[in-house]
Amino acid sequence: MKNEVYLSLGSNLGDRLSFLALAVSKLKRNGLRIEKCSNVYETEPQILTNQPNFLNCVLFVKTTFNALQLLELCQDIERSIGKNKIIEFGPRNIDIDLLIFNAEKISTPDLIIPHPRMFDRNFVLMPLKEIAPDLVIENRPIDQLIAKCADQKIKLFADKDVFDI
Ligand code: PH2
Ligand code: MG
Ligand code: MG
Repeated sequence: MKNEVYLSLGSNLGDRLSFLALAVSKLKRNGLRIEKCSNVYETEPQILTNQPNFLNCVLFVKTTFNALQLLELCQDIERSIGKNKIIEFGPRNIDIDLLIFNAEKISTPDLIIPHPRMFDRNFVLMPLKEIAPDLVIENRPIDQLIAKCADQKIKLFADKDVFDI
């Protein structure tokens, strides 16, 4: 399990917490080793603000999949849960995004790593800091990234124990 990856999970339609839990269990069932999971936060929608609040959390996983294989798995799981995203940045019952893949910089038409929008998102950075307080991304410590990120309200919604890891 040589690859170390941070994933972001989000849901803002239907039974949001169950969709997050289902995504976690499907990632596990497909061979990912889930090393750490943040608590679950309720967060105000970003970019498209006229949509329901999200639940968000971040996972640290280990895997033998390479980045594109992992992307494919995440998209398969999104489809299997019934991702009903119609509009880009709009409501969906599950979203699984790759944030960081080892210390790699990846730029393909399908995948950019580190996730280009993660630095503007407290709903990513704050749960990330919870599970990786010493993380440094491209020479920038997580605390510095959070200090620069425009304030966005996020509030604790559920303990990570809701996931059966
Ligand atoms: N995802 C989006 C757009 N906006 N806002 C919050 N709070 N959480 C999300 O996961 C989110 C969002 C598109 O992926
Ligand atoms: Mg997303
Ligand atoms: Mg996505």
